[in-house]
Amino acid sequence: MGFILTRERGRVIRARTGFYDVQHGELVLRCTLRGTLKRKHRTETGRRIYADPGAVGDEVLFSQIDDEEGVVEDILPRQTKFSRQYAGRHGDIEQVIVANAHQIVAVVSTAMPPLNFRTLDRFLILAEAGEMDAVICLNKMDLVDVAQRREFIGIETGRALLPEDIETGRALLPNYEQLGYRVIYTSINMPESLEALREVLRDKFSVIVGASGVGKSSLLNAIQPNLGLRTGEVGEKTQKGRHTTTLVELFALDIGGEVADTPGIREVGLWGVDTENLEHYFPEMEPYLGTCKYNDCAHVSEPDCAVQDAVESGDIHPERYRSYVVLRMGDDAGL
Ligand SMILES: Nc1nc2c(ncn2[C@@H]2O[C@H](COP(=O)(O)OP(=O)(O)OP(=O)(O)O)[C@@H](O)[C@H]2O)c(=O)[nH]1
Ligand SMILES: [Mg+2]
Ligand SMILES: [Zn+2]
Repeated sequence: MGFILTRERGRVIRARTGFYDVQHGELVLRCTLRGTLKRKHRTETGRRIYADPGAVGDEVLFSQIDDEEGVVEDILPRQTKFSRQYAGRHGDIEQVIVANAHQIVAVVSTAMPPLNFRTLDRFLILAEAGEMDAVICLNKMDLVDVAQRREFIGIETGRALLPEDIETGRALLPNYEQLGYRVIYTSINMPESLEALREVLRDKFSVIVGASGVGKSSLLNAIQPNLGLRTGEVGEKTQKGRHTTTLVELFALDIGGEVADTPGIREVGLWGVDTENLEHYFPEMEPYLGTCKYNDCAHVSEPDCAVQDAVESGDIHPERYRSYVVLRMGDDAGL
């Protein structure tokens, strides 16, 4: 070994509580945090304020110990963050899943596992709260017939994604495109459909999120086979993924840009979101705000509520409104 790097700038590409793989050019060092830095991320009472002070995507200053190991001296300010609320031992704390990303790609599947708009809407809100753009990816377009409960004719590998497929897929979703979200329609069994995903990922730093089994890792393998990410079958009976990806990991893409693959999170707790003002995260509600009878209307059961009227008249999509009510009232709202 020639010389040892001190207080050089690097990037966290993998994080396992307490350990960080920091990349600097060709070099990747397994690092821990300097003690002073650990203390900085605790309150005066010593309570942790983050599930983990460092996150994948963090820009850090590190010092090298030897060929393999180093120490993180400082974590540089984050431009954006994708965080969720994490149930810690002493109450809820922030878990930063990825720092400094430009956008999230929120993946849902037409079937296996079935579409879940509650989870998707949580991801969209977290993207907004963390100051990232969000793109929605409806995957498993080859199963769109299953989703519609039409007779399943089997997977036709290599088939092109036709405009009528996209129409069918679009009809399965609330009006996200109208709300300004870009929606792409993909299948790992329809190679041409992946061009849209490449276009979304190219030259950006993206985080790919979504429930276990929707095909996050499979999509990344499909656009770049040398990633060789592990993928897992979805349970035939349970219709649930098996939590195959267990670690957030950052990859450079051959087409330009970087992507962080993430494990399917079971509970997407909102962090950094003021639920009292939740309506501001629903762009479709904006035109009606301030026009309800009560100034402090929660738009849930109040009389003369412009938002509820808009749901009734079909101007606000019922699935989106359901997400709003669940998040505003808490998960025990029975919806
Ligand atoms: N029919 C079909 N199956 C797909 C498609 N994409 C992925 N799959 C399958 O879905 C299953 C789950 O894929 P994964 O890539 O492991 O899913 P994941 O989202 O990474 O899941 P976790 O890592 O557990 O969060 C695998 O059996 C894939 O082969 C698709 O477009 N069509
Ligand atoms: Mg995975
Ligand atoms: Zn109202």
